[in-house]
Amino acid sequence: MRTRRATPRWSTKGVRAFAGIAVAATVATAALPAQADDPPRKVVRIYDNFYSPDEMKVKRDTVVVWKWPNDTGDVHDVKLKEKPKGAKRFWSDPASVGYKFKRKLTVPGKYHIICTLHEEMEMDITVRKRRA
Ligand SMILES: [Cu+2]
Repeated sequence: MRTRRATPRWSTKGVRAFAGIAVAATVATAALPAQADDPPRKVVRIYDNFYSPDEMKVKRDTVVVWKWPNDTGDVHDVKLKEKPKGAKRFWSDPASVGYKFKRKLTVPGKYHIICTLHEEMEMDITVRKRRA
């Protein structure tokens, strides 16, 4: 008797729980258009031995992504050598292939970036005051 009564109760709970998941899924889907507000991205490719582009101007809060080659390449890194006051320092790991490093640049000004393994390998980024 007890077991029989317990069974319908259990399944009712199960249905409610399922409904809850369905509601959560709907909310998550509705939140998707917010992605349009994601910060813009700029990609810098890493080659032997240079960054491409080696100079760029971006709006404030742009995410800069450095991408290493997928096939073959020498070891390179990305180190922030000179920065505007208040900007956080950054220095990537040394890598050769299939690596990615990204930083959101939130402070306007001039960023000078170097590869510590190749003296000639450097780049400049100017971050504008205007927000992206
Ligand atoms: Cu390098």
